[in-house]
Amino acid sequence: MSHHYIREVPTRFTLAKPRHRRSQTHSDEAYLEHGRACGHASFDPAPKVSLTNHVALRLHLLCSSPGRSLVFPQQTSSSFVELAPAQPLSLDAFTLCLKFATELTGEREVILFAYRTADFDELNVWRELDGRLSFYLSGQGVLFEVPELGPLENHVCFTWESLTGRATMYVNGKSSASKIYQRAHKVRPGGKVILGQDPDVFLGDFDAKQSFVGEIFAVNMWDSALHPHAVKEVFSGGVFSTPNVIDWATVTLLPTGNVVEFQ
Ligand SMILES: [Ca+2]
Repeated sequence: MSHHYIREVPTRFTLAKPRHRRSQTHSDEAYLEHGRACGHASFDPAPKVSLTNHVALRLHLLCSSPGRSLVFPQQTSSSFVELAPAQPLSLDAFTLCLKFATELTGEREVILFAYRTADFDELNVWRELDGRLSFYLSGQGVLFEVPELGPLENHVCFTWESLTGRATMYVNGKSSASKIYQRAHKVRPGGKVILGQDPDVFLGDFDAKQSFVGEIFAVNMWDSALHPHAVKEVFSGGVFSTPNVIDWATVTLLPTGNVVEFQ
């Protein structure tokens, strides 16, 4: 867990009131944990020079393979990647971010993220036929107009909270107008998170014409609706806080079929 100390270091702006001071001991522990986690063969367990949090953060970014990505090279009804979240998706709020690039054009649904339990699409994210972005929580979805995204990388985030129903989309750090959606709803645990396909039954019944083709990465999820400033920070490459549901840096990926993982 010391690893998390590193990722909580604010890098691009200063918090008015630091939540707590991190002692040098924490810093060193984090460094040690970092080395173990990265499997550095030549890792020195007793660094002579105390590391600042800044240095530790840089090390972490190197270790966490910021280039980690998944390439789905062709349209299929069989290739997908299952993600193993850090905690069950029992959620009354979330922030879900991901980056993707695809050359799919025209009227083509594209699944960007799917979390399904036995009977429900608990949380599915789409690029719709008409190019809008959307997510669905067990029923009708909430759709957002976006400028045409084009084939190059885009960073997309969605935030939602049950209490108010506030649903907001962000594309490349810019937010939509918030909408009110599924107030008092709850995302239920017990399902599977997958990338690449839309399951119409539990982990099956895929439709090639809804599949993802292209590259997808930086899939991160928090169990709260992050403040807009925090989402902008995530977009700009800073590390606001550890994604505690899905952390792309560490999440286990279980690929099936024709999908290639890069580190
Ligand atoms: Ca489907």
